[in-house]
Amino acid sequence: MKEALQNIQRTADELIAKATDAAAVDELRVRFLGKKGELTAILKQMGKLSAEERPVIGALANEVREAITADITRRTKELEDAALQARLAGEEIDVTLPGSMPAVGKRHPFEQVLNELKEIFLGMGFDIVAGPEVELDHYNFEMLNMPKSHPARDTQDTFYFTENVLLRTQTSPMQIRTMEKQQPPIRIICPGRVYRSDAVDATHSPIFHQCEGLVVDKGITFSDLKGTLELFIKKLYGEDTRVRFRPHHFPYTEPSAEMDMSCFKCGGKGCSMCKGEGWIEILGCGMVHPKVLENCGIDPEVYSGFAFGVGLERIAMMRYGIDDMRLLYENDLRFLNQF
Ligand code: 2NM
Repeated sequence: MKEALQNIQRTADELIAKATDAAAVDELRVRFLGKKGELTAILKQMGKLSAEERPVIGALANEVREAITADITRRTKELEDAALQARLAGEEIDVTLPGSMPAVGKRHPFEQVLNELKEIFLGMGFDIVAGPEVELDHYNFEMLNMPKSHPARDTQDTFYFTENVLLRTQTSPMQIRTMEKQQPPIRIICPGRVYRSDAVDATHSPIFHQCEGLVVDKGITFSDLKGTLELFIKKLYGEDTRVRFRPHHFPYTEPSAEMDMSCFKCGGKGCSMCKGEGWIEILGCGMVHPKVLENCGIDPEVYSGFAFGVGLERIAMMRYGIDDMRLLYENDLRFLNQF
């Protein structure tokens, strides 16, 4: 019996050491220590022993039980530790690896120019106003001194929904709406989308952007117009830029002018950019026509004002040396990432 017990211990020792998972260890516990296990089977035969042998074998049986129990506990712990280590190794993070940078977007070149322009005029005390792109004929033409017979109203140039509703061809209707609501002093710019029935090419698009400006107050003169617009262009293109004014005609201003700036590329000597002229046409402007002020309920005997309009696509294209307007609308990242 003593030998049988020692055998059990030895076998149990060996098998437990070889067990590779918790289930295998548990099977061995049942096999050796369970109710129908090998150790129990031996203990059941204790009755056959003599009175002297019984306590000796009994003590040995207890030692064997304790030894096997200790083996099982130790092996279980070993396996748990190994499993944990394996899991940790699998989840290891190398904090020294370089991070993956998320792609950071940036402003469209057009938006960059618009923001600069807004900053310049905000700095001169102007407010920025926005309004509807679907307008009434009344605001887009009638109030701007362009009666029904005016050639700018031709359906070849303007998108009409009905006889009286259209897509605005400039942002001046918003200046009219402002003058109607508010007595001077007025200092505003109206940037926004405008529409003309043009075919698409390198310098035309049926949808484009304009920024118009308006100043109305007592004693506003053409000098204020010149000073303001010269400062604007110098801030946008640099202090060395010179400007000149040429007489022009708009129905809503009198007198009217076009402003040129010295070529930003050659500085005025003449090059391919300015077609040898040294000057580049940049915006239209003038003193607000007394009739327009009157239409809006502003007394032209008391107040005067100047207004101007500038195409934003042209500014952006010259600013960044872009030779085809279509590139601004195509959203091709190879193009946009250059700015
Ligand atoms: C231009 C050129 C000249 C202009 C005039 C007005 C208003 F509402 F005051 F009459 N707004 N914008 C104006 C004047 C626009 O664009 C080339």
